[in-house]
Amino acid sequence: MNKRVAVIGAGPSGLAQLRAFQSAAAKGAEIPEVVCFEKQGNWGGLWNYTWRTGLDQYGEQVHCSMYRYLWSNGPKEGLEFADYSFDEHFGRPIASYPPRAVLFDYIEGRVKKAGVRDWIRFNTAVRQVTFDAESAQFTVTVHDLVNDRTYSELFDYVVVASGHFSTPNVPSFAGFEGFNGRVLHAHDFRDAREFAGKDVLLIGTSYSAEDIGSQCWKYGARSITISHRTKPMGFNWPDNWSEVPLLERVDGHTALFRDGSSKHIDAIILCTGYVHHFPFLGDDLRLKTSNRLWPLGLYNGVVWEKNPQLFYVGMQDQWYTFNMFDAQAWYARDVMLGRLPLPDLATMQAESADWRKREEALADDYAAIRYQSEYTAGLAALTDYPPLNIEGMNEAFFQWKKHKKEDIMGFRNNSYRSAITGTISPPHHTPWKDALDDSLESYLGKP
Ligand code: FAD
Ligand code: NA7
Repeated sequence: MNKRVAVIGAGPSGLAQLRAFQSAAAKGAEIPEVVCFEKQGNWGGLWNYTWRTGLDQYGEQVHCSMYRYLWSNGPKEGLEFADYSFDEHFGRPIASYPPRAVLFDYIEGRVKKAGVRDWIRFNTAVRQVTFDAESAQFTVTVHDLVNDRTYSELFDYVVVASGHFSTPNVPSFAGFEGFNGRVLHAHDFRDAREFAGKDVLLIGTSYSAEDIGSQCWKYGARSITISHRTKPMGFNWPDNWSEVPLLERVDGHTALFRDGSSKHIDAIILCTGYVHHFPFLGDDLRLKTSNRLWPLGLYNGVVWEKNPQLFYVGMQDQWYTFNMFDAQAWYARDVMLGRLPLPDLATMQAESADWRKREEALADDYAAIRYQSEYTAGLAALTDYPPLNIEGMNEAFFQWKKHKKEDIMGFRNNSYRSAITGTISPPHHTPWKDALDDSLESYLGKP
């Protein structure tokens, strides 16, 4: 087989694609040449932490949206790889909400074992992807950042795995120009200690607001105020927290809200989400969507319907993450290998429209978790990805939702059963709120 596949990005989604091809080759299949372009100097995507914000040393937008002291925001039992368990990687059971460095180690463990690092060209940013209908090939133009050299190569397939939680959605509010404190987006938040002793205002009510607020609280912020556009999160917050309607304007150090209330504020963190951003793709190839469970245009959530030589992995809003990316990558691989024929355009679009209709009818988070689990398990079952015990994983998510409701600052102290190995996680040696050191050594070591 002399076909070539370009994979854009070596985060969890791109690495899933490399592992999918490598596992087929290990079983004796003939696979195409796979080249992964990664603009950062290492793999891991968002999990590859950097202190940098803004632009990096090459003038590229810093990809990282993660921060120090980030611990998994859901149980690890919901994201476990079916072909590489936590028990296998760490050699023993570990607790259920690992910090970033521990999850990075786990992600890296599988691809180190697979031996695919040589397939990746690091420090190489994809600048442009175009398709020539006559030759049925893509031209991928990239920038080798270290040698400051731009070059192009031809590929038969392209997999976009560049992530969608990196380019911030940044609204503005009246008075920001004159605010006497710091305004930043969650994408640029790095160290909660910066906000110790401060009155912090967060705008938004999703994961970033909840978790960055919790970090700031844990590391000594004086007060946390969360401002909502739609509705409050409604958790049982600590005493120095409040939830208020949307910010109307800022005057000096005072924030004024839609209900007429006001508060002294030292820093404002916009936890207002991210936009899907693919500056290297023209209109004919570019996915345009908000952050949702069923973006339109992707057959089975993966194949670009208008040009089935193009694939997107990991573009959905995410309850399921690593194992969903795996299911998608194994599926994309099998389409490329000719193992899974695709229906015609009208049939693909009709199936996608049906999934979208079902997404729009989802009653609550529990239904949304079931919906994404059904999608993930269904896709995985089309391939030789090891069977996913999706009911077991859903159970971990449902427990997690319950534990958050019971104790938002204590939910990470709970343990769950692995749906892959059946192991029940041991409790962590220190309650989350008292564990200030988020290093791998501290987490895996003794208190
Ligand atoms: P990414 O991790 O974003 O990786 C994309 C890769 O593509 C990056 O390495 C990037 O450098 C590269 N790239 C982008 N553009 C180019 C280009 N033009 N050329 C070359 N390379 C390029 N998920 C969980 O399961 N648990 C959590 O606790 C969790 N916490 C999160 C916390 C935060 C703050 C955020 C933002 C996300 C969190 N997530 C979490 C979700 C996260 O999206 C996934 O875990 C995962 O990182 C997605 O993988 P990905 O490969 O699709 O994208
Ligand atoms: P999300 O989950 O996309 O949520 C974005 C939040 O921002 C959501 O609460 C929105 O409120 C709010 N938002 C967006 N625009 C505005 C404006 N203009 N004004 C006020 N509020 C706004 O992003 P997150 O960063 O929290 O999470 C992304 C990932 O990072 C997630 O998968 C985690 O794993 C970590 P709305 O509800 O629409 O009113």
